[in-house]
Amino acid sequence: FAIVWRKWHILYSRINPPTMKYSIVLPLLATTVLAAPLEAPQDSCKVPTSFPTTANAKLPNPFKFFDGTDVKTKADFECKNKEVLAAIQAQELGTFPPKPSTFSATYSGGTLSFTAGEGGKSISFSVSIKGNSGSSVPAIIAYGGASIPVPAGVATITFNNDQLGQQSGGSSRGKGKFYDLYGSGHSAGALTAWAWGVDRVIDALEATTGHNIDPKRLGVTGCSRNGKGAFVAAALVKRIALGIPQESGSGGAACWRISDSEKAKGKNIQTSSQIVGENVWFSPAFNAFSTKASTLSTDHHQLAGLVAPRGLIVIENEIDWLGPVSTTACMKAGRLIYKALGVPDNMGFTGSGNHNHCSFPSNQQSDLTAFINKFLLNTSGNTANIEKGPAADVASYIDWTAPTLT
Ligand code: MCU
Repeated sequence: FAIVWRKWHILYSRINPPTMKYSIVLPLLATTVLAAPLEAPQDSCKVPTSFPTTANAKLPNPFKFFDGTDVKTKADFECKNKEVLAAIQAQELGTFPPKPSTFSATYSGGTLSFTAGEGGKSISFSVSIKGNSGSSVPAIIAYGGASIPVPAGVATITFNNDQLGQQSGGSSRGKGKFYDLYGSGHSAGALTAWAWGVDRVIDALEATTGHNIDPKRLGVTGCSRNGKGAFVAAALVKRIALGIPQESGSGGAACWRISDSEKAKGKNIQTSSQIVGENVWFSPAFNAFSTKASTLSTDHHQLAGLVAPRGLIVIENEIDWLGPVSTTACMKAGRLIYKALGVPDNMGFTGSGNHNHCSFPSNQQSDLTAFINKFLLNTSGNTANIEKGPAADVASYIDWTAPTLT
């Protein structure tokens, strides 16, 4: 701009008398300055609005854009994540709305509340906070209360996700505070509605004082159906430092395609065709894919990829319905994404053996502790190479190799 300005100035001085100069140049300059931000690319990623639906029984390549070009750099991968985010919202999750136009929050005596308004409607929602004495305390947002042990020094934010989006079968569609605000016909499934609530809880933490919580050191957890929710929240809400989905199974740590392959082998495993009839976790848009998951543009290894490079510890259990081979192979593929980004130890998965659903066995404790230490308590935690689950050959589900992203 400086060069253009100088050249123009010299040229203009030659052809015009000095008195006329500024009356013409200044409006021109003002137009240029005002127009510049509009002309400059707001975002260098090209995010498509339609997505490939060619059947592919293998897990989609996380290192190729939908137009076939390679993802070679970390910056490319950020763009890839934007197209994954667009596709997964369009096909599975529904639209994840941004911060609403009006928002206010309060904190008092262990209760954090917010009021959010859009289009003349508004809702209020509260969470309770415990274990937050001290200063700059990390916290875990726990869907329906934590079913993992939360260590001393980490606060628990109890998040009543069902209030935002109900989840008691098909009749819950469009019910809950999220839908009171955005309308019962909103495309978001319950998992997305809850993630929106997590995003607002963080807005509320940022907007208030007295709670002692450090909003930059937040984890999110939930078990089973709420584990699916915790995984999706970690993927959609970039301010989450550590995702801790527990026994999320299908719709969370499992890949739809691998679950279908396991089902075909005779396993009693939850698949997309079953899940859409059971509950309203996903967008109605997912119904169209439920019996042909192989046509989805993405799969759930890329849900882990959306969390990357942030912390992610996936806790599973060898219960057939959760799909232990599917979750293990899917999360192995997810770890390939972390490896490609040069941060393999920011993700792990643990879950060998079978135990009561959502009870937390002692053999997973050291893995959980390592991740909480590293990502929430800022102390040392050895999170290297945590891949615990049944035998599952990820190579048979992928036809790509992971590059080293520069
Ligand atoms: C693992 O999460 C779910 C599962 O997807 C459902 O099919 C089953 O009905 O409930 C599980 C659950 O949330 O258990 C508490």
